[in-house]
Amino acid sequence: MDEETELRNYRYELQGYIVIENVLTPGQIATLNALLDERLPTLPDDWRKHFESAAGRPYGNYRFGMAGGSHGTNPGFLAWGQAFVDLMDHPVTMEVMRHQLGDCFRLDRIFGMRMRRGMPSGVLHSDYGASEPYTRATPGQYHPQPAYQALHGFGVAAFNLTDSGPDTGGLCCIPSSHNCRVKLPERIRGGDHQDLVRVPKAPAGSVTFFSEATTHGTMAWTGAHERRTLLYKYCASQLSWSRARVTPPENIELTERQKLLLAEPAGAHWFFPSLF
Ligand SMILES: O=C(O)CCC(=O)C(=O)O
Repeated sequence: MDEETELRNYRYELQGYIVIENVLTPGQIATLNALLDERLPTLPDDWRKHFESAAGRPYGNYRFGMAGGSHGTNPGFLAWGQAFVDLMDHPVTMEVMRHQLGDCFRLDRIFGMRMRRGMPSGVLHSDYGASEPYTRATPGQYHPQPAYQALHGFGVAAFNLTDSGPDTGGLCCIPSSHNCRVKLPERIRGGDHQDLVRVPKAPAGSVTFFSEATTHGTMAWTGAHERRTLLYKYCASQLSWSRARVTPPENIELTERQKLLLAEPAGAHWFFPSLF
């Protein structure tokens, strides 16, 4: 392993997230944005009303092209063009996910995020670990993770198609929280961040990788340009978050490896072959 990879793996393991810059070429960024320009409806001037009508749902209408997880069984934005399919098994993602998830993993869910100036913050959350909603951890007390619960088996590759970071808002997280055994205090979840939350600098073309056990969320958008991010969420092959699946798009032929990424959950190596 080269020194660069060694440092990257250490940083990811330590922080629960990393940003790798220059993963996409300028040509890929332009192609993906042009395809999104065709697909995404113009945000209405009264978009605030739409957020208000989504009261109680933490994400309002930031999301697009969703599939799997809480969004139903369909191909989502994979059906919008070859360029979206190509990112399913981008070599950098495959390396980072192999480090986190082993040789056998699945693409469990996908969605995109778009934000425009003035869009509000989302609620901090994590799907695994002491702070996930169904953990029954007692606030303020050490919560040993029961062996039957998934912890580090889910990881995300968030492709940034426009610049985001501390100056604009966008994806935020609490570094190292993926290994925290004390539940996220309600005061912090409610927005009193106590200097713990970071919005990583993530220029167009970068990928933000994070564990689903890392406490993360969306920071209000203050950028003059639109935020655009594509999230591909992977898990160890034997795991699944919901019964919904990302399905292959009808109009695009997948490679054998891409088909395997969309296969049903099954035990690593026993019933789910290596992707490598
Ligand atoms: O990209 C973001 O702003 C946050 C995404 C998110 O909340 C999630 O992955 O659950």
